[in-house]
Amino acid sequence: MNVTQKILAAHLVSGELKRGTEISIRIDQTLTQDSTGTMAYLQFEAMGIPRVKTEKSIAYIDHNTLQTGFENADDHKYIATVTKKHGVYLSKPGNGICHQVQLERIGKPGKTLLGSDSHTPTGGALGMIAIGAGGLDVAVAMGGGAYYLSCPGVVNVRLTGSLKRGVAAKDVILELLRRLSVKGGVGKVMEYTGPGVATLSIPERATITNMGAELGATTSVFPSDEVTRQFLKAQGREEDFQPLTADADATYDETVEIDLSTLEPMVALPHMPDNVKTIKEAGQIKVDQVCIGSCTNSSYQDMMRVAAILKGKTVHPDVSLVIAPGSRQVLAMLSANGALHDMIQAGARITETACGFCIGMGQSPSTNAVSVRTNNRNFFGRSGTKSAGIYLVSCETAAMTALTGYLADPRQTDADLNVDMPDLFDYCDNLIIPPAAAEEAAAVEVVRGPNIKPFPQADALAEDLSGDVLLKMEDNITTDHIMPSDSSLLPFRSNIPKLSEHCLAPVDATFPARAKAAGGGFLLAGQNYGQGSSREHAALVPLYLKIRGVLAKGFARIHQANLINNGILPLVFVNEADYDRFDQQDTIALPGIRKLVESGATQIPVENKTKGFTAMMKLELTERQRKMILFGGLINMIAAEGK
Ligand code: MIC
Ligand code: SF4
Repeated sequence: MNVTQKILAAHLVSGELKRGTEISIRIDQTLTQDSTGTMAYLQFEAMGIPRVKTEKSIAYIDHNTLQTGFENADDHKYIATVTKKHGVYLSKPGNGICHQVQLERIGKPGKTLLGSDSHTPTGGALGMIAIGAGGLDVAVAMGGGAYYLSCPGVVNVRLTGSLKRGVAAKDVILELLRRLSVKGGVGKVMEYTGPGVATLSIPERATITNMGAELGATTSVFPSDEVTRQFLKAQGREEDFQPLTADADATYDETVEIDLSTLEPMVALPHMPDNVKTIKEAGQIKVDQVCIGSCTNSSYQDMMRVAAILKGKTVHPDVSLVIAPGSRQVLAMLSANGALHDMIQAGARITETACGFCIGMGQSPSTNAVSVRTNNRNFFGRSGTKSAGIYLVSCETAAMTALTGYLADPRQTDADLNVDMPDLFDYCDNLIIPPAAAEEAAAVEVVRGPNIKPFPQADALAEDLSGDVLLKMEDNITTDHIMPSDSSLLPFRSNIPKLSEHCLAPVDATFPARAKAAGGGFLLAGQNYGQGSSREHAALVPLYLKIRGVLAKGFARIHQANLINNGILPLVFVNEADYDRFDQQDTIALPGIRKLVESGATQIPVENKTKGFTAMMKLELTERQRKMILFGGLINMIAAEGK
């Protein structure tokens, strides 16, 4: 067996490890962060389970840390109290970005992790099966329920050679994105093997598994080896180590070969992470802003390389350099060894250890700016400035660029980039607050601020459905299009009515008002609809706007699950050419839809009343999903059936 199969087999609750069939797995650890967490805990409360049943569940506060009004602070207080009551650990704001802290302090080889954040697969660097999901799926897992997924294919990403000086782990994953695209990993686990693996540190592996999310992969995983043992030992938790490698005769569904020695520094150009070129091919690009940090690139090793490049130099006068170390552990170590001083003296603006610029919480660039960043997504508008272009690079490239004012090749630096992993990290868990003991939990009062509104719930599926196509969209629409998030909107993650005023506005600013006026309807989309974030809000808000179904050429995994969990029909064109025959404002009807779903039909006729034709759509649901759609979502199904 390969590593993926070993972990899945050890956690299998139902099904068989046959690609494309439904399986369910037991979840050992869960994580939430604050922007998806408020909803997840509201849903957990609605399930009426007193205490979480996982080995360890933890809530991070790292996204909405720009407290420009009472809303974020109220959400923090709600999360702090609801977790205390129900047996969940709390990582306080200032402790760091969820994926970085999870890697340092919580993750364990061989375990499963489900997180309400699409970059949860970062944990795969430690040899875990770590999966991103919607908040509701995480709430169910906290309650001890299994996590259901389509059994993924396993891709053997065989690494040989070793990275040359100035070439980084980020360039490995950018190369994979260049080759495979943002759809290349759909339905697959990327499993890393080969002699090149041993040359990569845990944070380097984490950069690669983190951005496997941008490939659309279910998750990514490295073996657990001597490098893993050393890392855990340096974090004071060698007892968490367990070796885990693929058997010598393990088989895979596909193989991709990468010779690390042949890679060059790369960049993803606006506005997609797979729009990748080498730095050389990208040519001379004048830069306004450089941001270093995020869950992709903010480890101690990353930051030390940045400090080495910046030491004794000054940031280019036209560039604003922002650095956000990924965790308090990293920041504390940089401050103790003088590297922070080197960054500050070079002119860096040091910001909180949080998601920050990556999710548009501050540091929005100027009009038409070129912003070079080390995070994982450069989707349109995500930085908070629609006219800006975001370029994704490694830490080394970003630091060199900050000095020269142009997109620069880090191999030109005279700095020593050899940063050894420390023998002992400066770890300290005093910002991780344990929950109340079971016998004291009843006395804990959950505090809810006025910004926390109830979440919408779907009705049982109607006998017939009809309505207008309210919006026609292209391929690769992201959740940042569907439910934009920046410093003005993130404070409203627990206020669906307020968020609904901005739904799909980056595609068409008139959409929210039109959807409300029409009293609901349908959406029409191209390939890979809903890629990106795990935010369930991209389904909850359309549900609130009474969107009954989405007709698309294809869906991204987490978003499709979120739609079904909320009773919205994900319909896929049998014949892709039919997409062109539908237009915005066409009236469509799905007569007898309830009976069809009940009968297990996998093809649904959709009548275009305006144009007078019928198109066939695929509705490929598992038995459980079929029930969910009939009940009007997972919460209704749980209420009716208790599971
Ligand atoms: C992101 O990177 O887009 C986020 C913000 O972390 C999201 C979660 C969210 O929308 O709250 C994600 O990746 O799932
Ligand atoms: Fe936070 Fe950005 Fe990572 Fe999402 S991708 S978890 S916003 S740092």
